Amino acid sequence: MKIAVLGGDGFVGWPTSLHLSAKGHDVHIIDNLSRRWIDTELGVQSLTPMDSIQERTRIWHQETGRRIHFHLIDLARDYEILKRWLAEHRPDAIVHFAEQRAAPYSMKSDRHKNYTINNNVNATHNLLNAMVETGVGAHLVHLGTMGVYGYSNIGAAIPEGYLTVGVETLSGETVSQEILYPTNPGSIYHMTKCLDQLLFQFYAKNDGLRITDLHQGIVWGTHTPETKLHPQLVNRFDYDGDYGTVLNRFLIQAAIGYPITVHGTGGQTRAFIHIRDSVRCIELALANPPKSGDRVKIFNQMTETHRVRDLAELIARITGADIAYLPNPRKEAPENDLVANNEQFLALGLEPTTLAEGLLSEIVDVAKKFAYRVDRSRIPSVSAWTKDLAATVERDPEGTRLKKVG
Ligand code: USQ
Repeated sequence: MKIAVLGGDGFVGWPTSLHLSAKGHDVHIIDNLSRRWIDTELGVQSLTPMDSIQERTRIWHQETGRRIHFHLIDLARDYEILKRWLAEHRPDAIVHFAEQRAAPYSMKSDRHKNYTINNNVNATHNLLNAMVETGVGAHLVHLGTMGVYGYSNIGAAIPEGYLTVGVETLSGETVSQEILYPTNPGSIYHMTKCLDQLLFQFYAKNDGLRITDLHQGIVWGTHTPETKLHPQLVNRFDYDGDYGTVLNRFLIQAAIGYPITVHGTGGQTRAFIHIRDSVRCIELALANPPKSGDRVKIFNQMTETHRVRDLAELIARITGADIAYLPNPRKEAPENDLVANNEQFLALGLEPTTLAEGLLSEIVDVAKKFAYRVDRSRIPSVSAWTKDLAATVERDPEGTRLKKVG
């Protein structure tokens, strides 16, 4: 298939592009390289040294003989260019990762809230609009988030996207209706993925677009078989307080002797997936498209759930690291359970990579190898969800006073 990977220079986009290319697909990355600009804005860099996208694709060709093409397009702004690109290249499938994906970054300031909304919602809408306008009947696979559901548990498993509810009619009968599971976003970033859901629902219904939405959990790990082929194919690895995600952050902190930064009591339960399962899920979703006229196909792309403090304790046990329980900069439930269904991917043959498989130490090894690149002052998460919370988070577990960013 000819596949456009939008956001193919990012943390999940890059290993996905390599994986799809390795499987013989003709891969075209479309990216505005915004993630690299955000690194510059924040004054941080990936733990792993990353080459330019052109250099990465050159090495891929050198190592495998396969070509990945790169096109510099900003989906949120360059609507006419996107439309021309689609009309000319007519991909069979489009994988859409091209959104600002960090909750703390989206909550940093009013400017960051505006940026995240404008960028993410416009990118998705421009894409859908251009697909209809050009008549490109590609299967669209979008990377959404488990965070669209919120994380609360009422004692029932979160279904894959849809909920059947009983509604009482005027005559007193109960009729059954299928609705999108009610959204309950915990950040501006998560809210953009909720808005995306509605855009997808409309375009699938109105224009018959074939759309799959993947509600992904927190990704951990860094390597996939393809990124390991050459040092210059290495994936990016974020450890900073805005883009670093919880499990990868904890592992890096343990590797460099920084107290593990648990927010609050660490009673938050979240869904997780290893990066190599993430790319495999995208391949499975691409191989199983909905038909035109079908409702949006929604998968929960996660393999296990864990409580934050259990992860911290596990890593402390393995590595001997200290744990710091810090004021939580986020407005979120201090304790929650989480049960979610993921039967569809399992039925399609996904074999989950779990925490038990010894891959935690692989990440600690990566972290130790590149420890010299870590700026310890960028580890604390100082982006606060409200003005009141902002007053409580200006410190890190090493006792250094931190200047708030943004
Ligand atoms: N947390 C800590 N200490 C830290 C970092 C995080 O205790 O040093 C806590 C947070 O307060 C939160 C939980 O760990 O309760 C998860 O935080 P996270 O930064 O790992 O994940 P999140 O902000 O939810 O976002 C990440 C990705 C996002 C994706 C989402 C999936 O950045 O793109 O959509 O995970 S999900 O969490 O299922 O919504």
